[in-house]
Amino acid sequence: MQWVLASGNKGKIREFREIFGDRIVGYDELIAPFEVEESASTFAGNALLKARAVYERLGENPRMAVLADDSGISVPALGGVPGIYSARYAGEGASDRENLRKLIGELEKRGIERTPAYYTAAIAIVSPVGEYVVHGWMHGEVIPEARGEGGFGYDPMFIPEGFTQTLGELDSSVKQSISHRYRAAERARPLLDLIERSLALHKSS
Ligand code: ITT
Repeated sequence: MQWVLASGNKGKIREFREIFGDRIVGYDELIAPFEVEESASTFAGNALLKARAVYERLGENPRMAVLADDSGISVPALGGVPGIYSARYAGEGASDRENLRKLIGELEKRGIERTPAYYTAAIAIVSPVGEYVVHGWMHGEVIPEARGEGGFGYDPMFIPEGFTQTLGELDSSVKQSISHRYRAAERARPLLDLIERSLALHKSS
């Protein structure tokens, strides 16, 4: 069975491949990439919008499930921003660097040197036997500076709970064992196995 990932974010695609291996196929290897309007008010809603849009474009295929990830970082001291708007915090089409700079600027403006923050990932799965959404979280703190080059997005300013370095400085294997995406993916894994078994049964009946 093919597990198609409905994402254009290179950092996410790399992390999904590290978690699930070569079973992950980027949707843009199968069809021309297109924009999905992320108009829902939750991570789960936006993940489902992305997975459904790609599933429909691909045409129903009994050997395929589409996965999508909607994720972001929330800073309670700033009222929970950027949350679901993490990819467009510095404006529509903003780069990871611009979004990171904007969040650093918001902390600096308020003289915040360190404050709790958490990442959320919702993974939606759309398959011939149903739709599912699972979540994962990673807690820690953000600082008003970028340290290290690892990870992507807000990682250079995020220090996970139990560590002293940012995700930009820590080895990628650390993020891969504690991240919001990894935790959501661990919850998605049994569902994917179940879908695979259901489709195999369906085929043989
Ligand atoms: P797709 O929708 O094509 O998957 P996207 O980048 O638009 O790509 P989202 O709408 O889910 O994805 O936005 C997620 C943003 O949240 C992302 O651009 C990062 O800025 C941030 N983010 C999510 N997970 C992250 C992580 O593990 N490390 C750093 N930043 C992360």
